[in-house]
Amino acid sequence: LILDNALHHALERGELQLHYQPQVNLVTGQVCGMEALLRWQHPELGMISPAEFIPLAEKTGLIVPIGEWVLRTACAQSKAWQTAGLPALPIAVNLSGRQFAQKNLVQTVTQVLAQTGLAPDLLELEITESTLIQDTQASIPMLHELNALGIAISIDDFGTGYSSLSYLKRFPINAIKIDQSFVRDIYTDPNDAAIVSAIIAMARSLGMKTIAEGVETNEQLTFLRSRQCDLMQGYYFSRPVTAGVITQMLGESW
Ligand code: G
Ligand code: G
Ligand code: MN
Ligand code: NA
Repeated sequence: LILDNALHHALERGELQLHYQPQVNLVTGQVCGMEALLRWQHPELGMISPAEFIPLAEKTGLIVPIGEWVLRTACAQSKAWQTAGLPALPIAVNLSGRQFAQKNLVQTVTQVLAQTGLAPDLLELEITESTLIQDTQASIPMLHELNALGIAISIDDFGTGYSSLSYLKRFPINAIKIDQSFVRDIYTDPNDAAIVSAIIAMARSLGMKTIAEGVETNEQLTFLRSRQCDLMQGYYFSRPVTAGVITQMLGESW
């Protein structure tokens, strides 16, 4: 309850921040995109993880204004990097279930893109499997609208939900993010290795990109590269960092 009350003020008091985690293409060795990740710096409680406050924000509905702030801030930051002469890279923003259920989501996204001047094809929206299938009657047309605008849709935490695979052929999906629980033991657990290899092969046949999450070691990287995973994200390359730190990393290569 205390956290709930504090979260109410977090936005107006400027306690929310975005960190950015680079996504690396191992064919070119370059940073090819990034994910925006929300952080709450509370004056007394310190840094509170989104894993703690997003569920709360979902319950109270605060996720809607917070989510819009995330979207606007991420798009504005991406545009600012371009204006500063840095390469134009796609930016991924997480959408929660309640945000995705908003009837005016497409309108909100369109507005934010117009206001920030970010090109739609530089925005990616990350949605989990369970969010995606919560109301397919509403979500399929919405996904097609977003797709028609040039916005890419990624499936977050792929493989951890309870959904069937049939949605992959019914929904316009651009990328699959392989959950870090499969990536963690990829080098020692033959089952994880088989699952990850199969996800990458399936995604390729369906014309979707793959992004491995939670890459922490050179062994994981070598495995994923051998399976031709498109992009990698994880502590091996960088933790989520502030916009200032990302600016310096945009020229780095692995
Ligand atoms: O960054 P971290 O690993 O602490 O994130 C924890 C969880 O919070 C992850 O599931 C991540 O997807 C989620 N998360 C981070 N930022 C956002 C955000 O801006 N919006 C939503 N809905 N979820 C987020
Ligand atoms: O659910 P989602 O995939 O959006 O959440 C991403 C979360 O994973 C973020 O909280 C981010 O901080 C975390 N993360 C990113 N890279 C790594 C990693 O290499 N190892 C671990 N353990 N967590 C990571
Ligand atoms: Mn994500
Ligand atoms: Na994920």
